[in-house]
Amino acid sequence: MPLEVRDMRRRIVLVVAIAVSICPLYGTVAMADFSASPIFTGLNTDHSAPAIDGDTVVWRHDDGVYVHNLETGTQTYIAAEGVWEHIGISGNIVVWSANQDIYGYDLSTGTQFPICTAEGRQVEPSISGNTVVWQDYRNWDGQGDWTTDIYGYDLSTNREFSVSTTSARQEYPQIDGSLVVWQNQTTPGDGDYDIYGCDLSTLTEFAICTEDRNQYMPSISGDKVVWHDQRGSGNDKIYGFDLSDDTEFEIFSDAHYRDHIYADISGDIVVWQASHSPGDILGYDLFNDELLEVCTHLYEQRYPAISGNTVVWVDFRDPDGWAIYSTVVPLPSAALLGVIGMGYAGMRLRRRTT
Ligand SMILES: [Ca+2]
Ligand SMILES: [Ca+2]
Ligand SMILES: [Ca+2]
Repeated sequence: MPLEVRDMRRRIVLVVAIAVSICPLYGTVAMADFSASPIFTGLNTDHSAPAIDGDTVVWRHDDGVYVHNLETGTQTYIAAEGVWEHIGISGNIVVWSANQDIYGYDLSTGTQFPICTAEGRQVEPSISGNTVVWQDYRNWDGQGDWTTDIYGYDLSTNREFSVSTTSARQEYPQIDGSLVVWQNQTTPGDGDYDIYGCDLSTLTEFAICTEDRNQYMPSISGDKVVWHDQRGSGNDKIYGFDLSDDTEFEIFSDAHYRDHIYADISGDIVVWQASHSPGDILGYDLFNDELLEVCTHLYEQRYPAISGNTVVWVDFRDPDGWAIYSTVVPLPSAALLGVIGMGYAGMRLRRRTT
C-alpha cells in the first residue's frame, strides 16, 4: 500500500472518529469513501473523457460509446463509427458527435437517432433534459480564420434552434436547465478567449468573464459556472461565477501544480485536473470552503466529471493502459460538515505545507 494511501486512510479513520463522537448532536452521517475503483480498464487512448449523470457513466472507446450503470454494474456498448471524444448524458439520453454530425441514443428503448446532420462539422454536444447544444461550423465559408457557432435541438418538439451565431468563435458549450455557457473568442484568431452564456428561456446572451488572456472550457450547475483561467501569470487556475448575485471568485491556484484545468461542477462541488508530473484530480466544496483531494494516486489522472458527489475520470495506474475510475466524495449535511470541515481542511492544508 503506498504511503499516500495509508496516510489518507489514517486521516479518514480520524475524521470518522470525530464524526462518530459528535453524531449524537447531528444525527446520522454518511462519510466519504475516497477509495477509487475501476469501472473499465484497457482503454486504448486517454482521450476517452467520461461524462456522468446520476448513476450513468459514458465514455468513448474505439468506434463506440460505453454506458456503465454504477448502481447495477451493467455495461452497454453502442457502436458509433467515427465517434469523437466528448460524450453527453442526461437521464436516459446519450449524445455524441460522429463523422461531423450529432447523434443520440435512448437507453430506455435502445434506439439510436440523428439529432443534427447539417453541412459542416457539428461537435462537442452537451445535454440537459430534452435540450441538446453543440459547437457548429456550418456558417464558416472555409476562408480565413475559422469560426463556429452554437446550435441546439429540443428533443420534445424535434425543433432545431440557434443559440449564438455572432461573428465570434463559440466553442465547447455546456448546458444545465435553460442556461448554456461556452468559451468565446470575440475576434476569431486574436488569441483571447472569454466565457459567455445564454439563457434559452429568453434567448439573452451575456458575458460572464472577459478578463485578460484565456478563459477556457466552462461547466455549469444551477447558477454556478466554473472554468480554467490563464489571467495574470498565464498558468491555469480555476475560477467561478455565481449568476444569482453576479459575483466572480477564484477557486484554486496552488502553484504546487503547473496547471488546474478541465473543471466540472455539480451543485457546490467542483472537480478538476491538477497537472504536474503526473497529474491528480482535485475538488473544492464551495459550501464549506474546503479542498478535496479526490485522487492523488502516484500515476496520472485526467478529465474528471461529477454528478452529485460521484466523480469519474481517466486513470493510468493499471498495467494494461488507461482506465475509467470512480469515487465518492463527502456530501454530508452542511451543519455537520461545517464542524468536521475545519479540522479536516486544517489537516490537509498542514500536510500540503510540509
Ligand atoms: Ca455535419
Ligand atoms: Ca460565430
Ligand atoms: Ca479573456
